[in-house]
Amino acid sequence: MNISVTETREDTTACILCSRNCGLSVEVDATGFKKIRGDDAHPMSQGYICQKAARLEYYQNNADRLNQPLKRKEDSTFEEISWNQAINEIAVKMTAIRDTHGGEAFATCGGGGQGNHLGGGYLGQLRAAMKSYFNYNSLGQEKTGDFWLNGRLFGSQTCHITEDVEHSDFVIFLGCNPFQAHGIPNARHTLKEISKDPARTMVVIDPRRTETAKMADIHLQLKPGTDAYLLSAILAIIVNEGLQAKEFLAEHCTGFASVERYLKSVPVAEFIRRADVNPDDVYAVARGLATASSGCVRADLGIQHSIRTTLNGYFEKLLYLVTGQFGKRGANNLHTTIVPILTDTDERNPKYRRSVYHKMFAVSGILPPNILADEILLAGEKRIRSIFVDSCNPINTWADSDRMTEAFKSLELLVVTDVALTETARLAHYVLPAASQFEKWEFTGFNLEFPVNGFHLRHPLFPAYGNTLPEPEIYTRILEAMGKIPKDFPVMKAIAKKEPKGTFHLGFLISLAAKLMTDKKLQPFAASILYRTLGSTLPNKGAAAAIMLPLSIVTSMRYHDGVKRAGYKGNRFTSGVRLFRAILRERSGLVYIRQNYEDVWSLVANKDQKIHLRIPEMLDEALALLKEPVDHDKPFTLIAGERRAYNANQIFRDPQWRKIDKTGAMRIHPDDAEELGLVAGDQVICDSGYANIKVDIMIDDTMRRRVVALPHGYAITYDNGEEIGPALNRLMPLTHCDPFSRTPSHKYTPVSLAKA
Ligand SMILES: Nc1nc2c(c(=O)[nH]1)N[C@H]1C(S)=C(S)[C@@H](COP(=O)(O)OP(=O)(O)OC[C@H]3O[C@@H](n4cnc5c(=O)[nH]c(N)nc54)[C@H](O)[C@@H]3O)O[C@H]1N2
Ligand SMILES: Nc1nc2c(c(=O)[nH]1)N[C@H]1C(S)=C(S)[C@@H](COP(=O)(O)OP(=O)(O)OC[C@H]3O[C@@H](n4cnc5c(=O)[nH]c(N)nc54)[C@H](O)[C@@H]3O)O[C@H]1N2
Ligand code: SF4
Ligand SMILES: [Mo]
Repeated sequence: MNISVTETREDTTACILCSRNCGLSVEVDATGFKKIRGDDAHPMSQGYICQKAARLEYYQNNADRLNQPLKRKEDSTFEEISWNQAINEIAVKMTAIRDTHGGEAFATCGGGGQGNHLGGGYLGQLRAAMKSYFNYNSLGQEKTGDFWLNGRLFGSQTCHITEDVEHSDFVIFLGCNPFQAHGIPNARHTLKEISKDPARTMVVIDPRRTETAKMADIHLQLKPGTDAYLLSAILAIIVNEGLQAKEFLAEHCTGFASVERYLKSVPVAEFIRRADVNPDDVYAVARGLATASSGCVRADLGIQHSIRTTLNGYFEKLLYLVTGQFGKRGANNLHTTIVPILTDTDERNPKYRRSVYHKMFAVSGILPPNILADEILLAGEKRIRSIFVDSCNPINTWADSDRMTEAFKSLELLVVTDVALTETARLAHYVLPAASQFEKWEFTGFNLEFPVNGFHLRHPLFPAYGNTLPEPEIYTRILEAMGKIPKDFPVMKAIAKKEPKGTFHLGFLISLAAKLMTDKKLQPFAASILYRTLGSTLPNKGAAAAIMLPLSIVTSMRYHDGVKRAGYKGNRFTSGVRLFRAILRERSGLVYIRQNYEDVWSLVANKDQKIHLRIPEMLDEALALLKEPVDHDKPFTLIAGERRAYNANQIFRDPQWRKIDKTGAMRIHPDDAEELGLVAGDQVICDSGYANIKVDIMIDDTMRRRVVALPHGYAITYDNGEEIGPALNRLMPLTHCDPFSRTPSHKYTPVSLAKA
């Protein structure tokens, strides 16, 4: 069929700008998006979207889109090369690096953004081909402290917590601003519902009077970086008043006595003073959470990009565990997964390799970006020499851009797969152009709901742009060129093609299992083998979706009752295959599991199915809080990276996408502005002592005195123009991070300000 350029059609897809991945109902023509609305048929978002989704055309079509593989020349300019040349040269270089220096010489960075996790599984195979264990990604600069705590508390770093905000009577938003950043279902609707219901309480703990805080019943506008004191005080009030959930703790937890010993030693009034908030409000929050029929805590970067991030996370989790606000409607809960984006790599198990220079452990399989430059520059013979970057722009988004640039420039082989020529891609030896997320089969692994959880396999809306390829094809070709997998699997392919529907792919799966058993070296490359075999038989060029067959079967095996309740009939195997077929068929996503709140206990990985509250490392760090605090000596604390109406990580490069806030201005309290002689429209030099940047200001009384805020997601050089907006990640060295998890302390950046 010939589609003329002007002909439009209706279709469905999902937004790719944040972890919610709201369903979209779109009008498109052959060139791009014409209209974007929420998709009422999407089972999770049910028609909800925010203002950012309407601008997705700026992602799909822009001047930085890549359309041909690029190779860097001696003079640092790029030449266009063919896919064959790119794949073959890369394969030869990778093999040489591995054979000379071993697996430690290779690492991957990224592997998926907010909406694209399909390619990451294929990228991971390159680590296996290189014998490498080193996987760095952006979760390692925000969430790994949280994952580590889950490992200790629940028994596996794959256990992940969600919060049933929609059904909760008492919600604490701790260091998060869902009005702008979302992260909870249909955020603005949900916030409005809580806010207008007098029987429900909303608490916000944030140094800024955010859009969310303005809707709250109680706003604890604490001093930045003091969460550990404030949360200790709240927990101490609870135990001092005997409000802990005694039955819940006895029945479901171990180790409470150790926690209680610390909490009994907390000087409540002194800690509240350090956080600089109203004591009456703190007591109200403690009593409110402990006595609410249902309560939950939603936390994000406000505690995870601050100081003491892992300890903050421990106290955050103790809030709902000590009060028994867990494992029921309206509380915090564990959830199931269908796409396993996290693994369990408990650092006490010697089988998981540490980094060479820092001897740093991975959490959930992820190493922290803050150590990467040292692992490249300081690890001598055992250094990282070759990196693959995918769906990530570390030069802009990871800490210390200058040091990262120096490190990346020293690599023997840097390959970047992206849709756009990013700041990181400009340093690469090879740039591989990916089809956009609307030009290929894609999905997200951010399926974080309980007890009903959903999944959405997205189909391509547009033909692939220029000479781009989807990641599964790119990485499978590299594995083939490295000789890791054969170019063809004629037997398996024939079986897949001929198999009648009624056998539920059993013949194919048996042939796959037989192949992997007889040729064990192929096992790490199962994704690409499925892609080339079963994948070649799937309709609409859906080869990349073949991976969902084993994942659906595993899901059904693990949670059979819940999968059956979601409508996939049959035994553990056939219901899994039925789920797979539904995933391929449904264009607006589906519900894959319906559980009951009581099922949460089956998701606890500890053998005794209890929650182990005592974490010695954290209790030691907690005791250190009792000492007199030392603050930084700069006049201002900069919150370096705020979510606003028009930032979305670095997914949009064209500055035109931003309706407002084009330059990413700094919020500053009117009294601070006056003291510095600043008026609206002025610029300031923001100096951390390590580096400085010049930024616009915006006078704003939602700030605390002596606290300023800048948005993240800027410093982009679009279409070879000038860099626009704050280059936040120039400001601090890599050592400015949590000593335990090594996540950066962006939200606690000490600076001085002077009129420019
Ligand atoms: N519009 C938009 N939405 C996004 C994104 C985006 O770029 N733009 N990015 C997505 C991503 S990747 C993520 S991780 C999430 C992050 O989502 P959030 O964490 O909700 O977003 P932030 O605005 O970075 O930080 C939340 C709040 O932390 C507060 N804060 C700062 N310092 C402290 C402190 O010391 N203590 C406490 N308690 N709070 C503090 C800030 O004032 C801010 O309001 O957002 C996602 N959603
Ligand atoms: N100072 C400071 N720094 C921060 C933050 C902060 O608050 N303050 N926030 C941090 C947080 S929480 C996060 S999550 C990170 C996010 O930072 P990154 O992990 O770097 O992710 P994105 O900015 O989303 O960039 C994604 C890249 O993927 C590319 N891309 C889009 N679609 C595709 C595709 O289909 N295939 C491929 N191969 N590439 C694609 C985009 O062009 C872009 O270059 O930033 C972090 N950096
Ligand atoms: S940015 Fe997030 S909340 Fe907004 S439409 Fe996209 S996925 Fe939904
Ligand atoms: Mo993030």
